[in-house]
Amino acid sequence: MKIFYSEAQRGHDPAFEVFDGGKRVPYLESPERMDRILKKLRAAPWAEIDAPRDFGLDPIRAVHSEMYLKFLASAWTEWRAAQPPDDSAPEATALLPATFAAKRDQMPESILGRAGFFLLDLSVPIVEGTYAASLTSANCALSAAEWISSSNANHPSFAFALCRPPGHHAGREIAGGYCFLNNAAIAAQWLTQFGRVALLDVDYHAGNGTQDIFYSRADVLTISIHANPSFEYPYYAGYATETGAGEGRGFHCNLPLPAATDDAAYLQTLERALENIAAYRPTAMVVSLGMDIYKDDPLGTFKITREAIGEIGRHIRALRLPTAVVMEGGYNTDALGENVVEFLQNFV
Ligand code: OKP
Ligand code: ZN
Repeated sequence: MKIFYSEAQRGHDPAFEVFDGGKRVPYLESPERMDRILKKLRAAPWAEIDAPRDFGLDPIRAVHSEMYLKFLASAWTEWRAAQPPDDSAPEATALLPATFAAKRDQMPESILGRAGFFLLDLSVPIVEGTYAASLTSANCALSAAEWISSSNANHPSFAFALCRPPGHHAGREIAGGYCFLNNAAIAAQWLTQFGRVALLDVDYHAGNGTQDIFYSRADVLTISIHANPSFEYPYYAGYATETGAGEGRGFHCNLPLPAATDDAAYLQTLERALENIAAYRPTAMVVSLGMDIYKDDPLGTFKITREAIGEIGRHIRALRLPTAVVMEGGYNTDALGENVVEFLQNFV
């Protein structure tokens, strides 16, 4: 199986994030996550690991606003110019605002004001390498999309984009939940040139960014299975009542689940999602793969075993669709590599 990743993704490596209660903790979405996955993939005889190719900005502009991309491109240099580095606390130099835009109709000039406009929460500190790493991560997803695009339902092909930063919380012009560019959405958008696309999000958290991007569209069916946002991040989207708008009505589906969801309940819900996708008859599929559904994930509450992760992969594979699997979350670094392999080996 073709796998895309680049060392350049390592450049996004903030020293901290801010947890609930204002607790400053080491950044959970770390380069080590990628290392752990790579280590297990390199030991797999079927894994063909390659660098992504550079698709330029156009396929990214098809998903994110120009204003937002300009902000991401210059945020770090603007912040450094506005705020001389504090040598007593060097880690404090990451750009992370303390004020967020509840109302988004005024664009301030100040870099902190714009950061509050374009960032949703305290998990997206911007450092020097953030933009370049995010672009490379998006290129991994695009490379996986390109790889599967020459195949069809008779002989579907598969590819894995080892993305980090992840993407499914990034909306058209907002970063959040460790995500800056919506890699899976960028891949799905690119694939629409060949026909309808289904995007299935199995990360523990609701794919609110993906929901935002495709909400009014019928040419990309988006389905997300996740912890009910009534008790879990991202709190303000991912509810079952949100089913799309305008032309997109009926083409978004949220399947929220309670805390402590087990294998049987999860797999039952997955069947519903897969029936929905099969009925849509897409030409290709993108999977947002979050391994934070795993029973021992520090951010998740689900009880999904490694065996069930394999089962999830088998069921998705059974759709016989060209599929680009895009990495999202998963924070139990000890288990992450094996869980990803358990899922992916069904596609070999
Ligand atoms: C990103 B992905 C801890 C706060 C954590 C951010 C969660 C981002 C998840 N209580 N907030 O979907 O795996
Ligand atoms: Zn997640």
